[in-house]
Amino acid sequence: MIPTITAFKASPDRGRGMARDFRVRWALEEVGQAYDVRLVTFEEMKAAAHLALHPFGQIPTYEADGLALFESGAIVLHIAEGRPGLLPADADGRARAIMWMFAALSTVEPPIVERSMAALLERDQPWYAERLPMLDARVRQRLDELARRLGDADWLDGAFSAGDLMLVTVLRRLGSAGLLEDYPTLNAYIARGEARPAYQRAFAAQLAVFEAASAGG
Ligand code: GTB
Repeated sequence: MIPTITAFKASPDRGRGMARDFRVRWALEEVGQAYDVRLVTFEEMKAAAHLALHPFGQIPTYEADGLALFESGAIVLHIAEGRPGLLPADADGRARAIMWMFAALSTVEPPIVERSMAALLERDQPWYAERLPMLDARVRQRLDELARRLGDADWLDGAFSAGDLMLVTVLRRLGSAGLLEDYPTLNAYIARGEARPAYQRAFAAQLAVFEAASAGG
């Protein structure tokens, strides 16, 4: 059965692949799994039918063969576990790739999201200018640590894995914040991820949604 995922009908990121359905699309493309997308409005996300799938009324969700999942990390892990391509065959390598997925989501993503939410919601507040250096410092700490660990390697732990997929999508959230400029190896790491054919296909698919919505008014 072809899985169905949910994504924004009108993504606020204007087709930049920043919303969390993108990592799911990318994972599906990496393993060569065809998928359908159900586009939802903000109103539909908060309606009973979607809340039955996702208790927090968010995207993405994943449905296939009677299984319904929410949380992008759990969805990517499920996709990676069921098909070759995103997790190493050996048990230890597999455990380390999953460790990097968790690291991306629970150690790297929070300070990045906190900074982007402040930039979005608090920019006009009197405390914003004072708070921003602290938010930047928290992100930079993680970038320093990641750059140190990655060194000159192409990927986090040998071949490209679901850990890299997750970390690249998390780092991309820094977007135009300017913080990545001081980290050439991390920039190159993100660029390697973005150059993957599966990434390109996933990006084009989500961009097409934005373009269709824009064309429709
Ligand atoms: N922990 C969950 C997961 O990983 O799946 C978080 C899911 C989540 O935050 N979903 C967001 C959502 O549904 C979309 S991705 N929000 C609607 C709501 O909560 O009501 C977050 C997101 C949105 C927009 C941009 N952007 O415009 O750049 C980037 C990221």
